[in-house]
Amino acid sequence: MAPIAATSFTLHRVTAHRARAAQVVLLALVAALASSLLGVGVAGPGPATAGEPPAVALGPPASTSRPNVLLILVDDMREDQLVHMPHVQELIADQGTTFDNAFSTFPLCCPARTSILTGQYAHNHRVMGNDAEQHGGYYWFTRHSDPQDTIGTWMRKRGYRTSLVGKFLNRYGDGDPREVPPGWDTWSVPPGQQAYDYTDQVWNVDGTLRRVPGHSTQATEKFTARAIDTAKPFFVWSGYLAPHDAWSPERGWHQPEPMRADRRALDVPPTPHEPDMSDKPRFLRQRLPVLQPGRRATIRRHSLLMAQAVRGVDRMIARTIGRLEASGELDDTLIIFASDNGFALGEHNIPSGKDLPYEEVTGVPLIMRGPGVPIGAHEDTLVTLHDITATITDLAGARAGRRQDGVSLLDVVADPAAYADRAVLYESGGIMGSTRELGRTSPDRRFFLGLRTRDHSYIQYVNGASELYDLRADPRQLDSLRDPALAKAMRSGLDRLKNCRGAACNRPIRVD
Ligand SMILES: [Ca+2]
Ligand SMILES: [Ca+2]
Repeated sequence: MAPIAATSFTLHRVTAHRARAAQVVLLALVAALASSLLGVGVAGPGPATAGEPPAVALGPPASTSRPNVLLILVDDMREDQLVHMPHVQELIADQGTTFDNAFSTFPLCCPARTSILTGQYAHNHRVMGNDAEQHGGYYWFTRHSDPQDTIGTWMRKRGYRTSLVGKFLNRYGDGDPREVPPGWDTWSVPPGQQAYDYTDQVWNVDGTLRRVPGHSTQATEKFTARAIDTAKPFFVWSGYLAPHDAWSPERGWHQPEPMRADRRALDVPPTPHEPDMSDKPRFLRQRLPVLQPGRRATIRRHSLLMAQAVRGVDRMIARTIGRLEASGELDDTLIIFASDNGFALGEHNIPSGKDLPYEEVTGVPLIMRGPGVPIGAHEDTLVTLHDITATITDLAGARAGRRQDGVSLLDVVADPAAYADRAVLYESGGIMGSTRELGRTSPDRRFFLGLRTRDHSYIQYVNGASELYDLRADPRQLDSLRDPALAKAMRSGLDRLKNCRGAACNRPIRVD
C-alpha cells in the first residue's frame, strides 16, 4: 500500500475524532435533558434504554467544562510487572483501555521523560542521555531545547492548574535545588540525587526545600493529593521513583527499597538467560557471557524487590483514585498510567538494564481511562510515550508549541484501522555503556537505531552490526535472522523515520 498523503491522513483522523466527540456531547445533552424532565439524576451514559447499544462502551461523556488530566508515571517498570498491580487493573484497565503495544522509543529515563514533556522523538527534543556527557539531563534540555515550550506551559496557557510531583528529569536540582521550571503552578520534586533516595527525601516544594519523613512512594501520593485538591481543570504529572534502583548517601546505588508492608513473597518468574548467543553481534556476545545460576538468583531477587515496589505504588494509586471519587471528579478526569522505560532482568544475559533495543526494555505499560475512552478494551496499535502528549493537548484543546511527533491516543482508539501500518523508531545513546566497544563516537549520540513494525524488529548499530527478529515466530528475540531482503525493507523504513518530524513520523510503513 502506498503511503497516504499527510493531508488526507490528518483530515481523516480529525474528522473521526470530532465526530466521536460530537456524539459524546450529544449523549451528554440527551442525558441532561432526560434528567431535567424526569427530575432524576443520570450518572454517566448508562445502558442504552432505546435503540441500538453502542458498539463500544465508552467512558463518561466529557462535561461542558474541560476535563482534568492525571498522568501517573512510574520509573523503569516492565509491562509484565502489571500483574503486581491489582488496583491499577481494576480501577484503570477495567475502566479504560490498555495499550498492548506501547513503546518507549529511547528507553532511558531522561530522553523518555523529555519525550512526554515535549511530544517529540529524542532527535527532535535533543536530549540523548541522562547526563551532560551523554548530551542529556535537565541542564542539557534547558540549554539546547526550550524549557518554556513544554506540556506544562501549554496546559497552563489553556487555563489548567498545572502540577508536577515526584521524579522529573535527571540531574534537575544539581544546580539550584530551589528552581521551579516554567509551566508549573505547584511543584513538588526531590532535586538532584534525592530523586533516588527511597526514605526521608528532601523535596523542593514550590521553591522551598523540605525533608519529608517516610517512604518516597507514600510522599509522592501525598503531594499528588495536594495537587488534585484544587479548582478544576487540573493537569497533574505524578512521577513515582519505584521500582527504579535506589540511592542513599550511606549505601550509594542499590536495588529498590519497597515499603515495609509490601515486603512479602510474590510470584516472580525464574530469571531467563540465553545459552546460545551466536546470532548476536560480536561486541554484544563479548559483553554478555551466559548467566550462571548464582547470578540468576541475584537477578531474581532484584525482580522480587521491583515487584514489591510496584505493589506499593499500586496501593497509593488506589488511594489517589479514591480521593478523586470522593471529590466527585473521577468521571471527569483522564487518567493515564505509564512507565518511562522497560527493564531487562536476565534476557539476552543482560543482568539488569535499559537503553537497549529489546522488547522487555522498549515495551512499557500504558493504560488510560476517562471521558470518551473505551471501557475494558485492549488496543494493539503500536503507540509511543510521546503520543501521551498529543493525547493530553487534544483532550484539553491546548496548543502545542512544538511540532508533535506523536498522535492522540483518542484518535487511535476511535479509528485504529487508520494506524494499522504505523511503525516506531528506536534511538539510543549507548548500550550498557558500551560506546567504546561500538568503536567510534556517533556525532548525533545515537549508537543504535531501530525500526519496530507490528511483526518485526530491526536494529542497526553505528559499528555496522545489526539484528533482525520475526516477532511472530520469535517473540523473545532469541534468534536474529539473516534475511537480506527483509533487512533491506526494514532499513528503508528506518531511513524514513530516523530524522522524521511531525506527521512524517506516523505515515504507514509496510514491510512484508
Ligand atoms: Ca526510567
Ligand atoms: Ca540466541
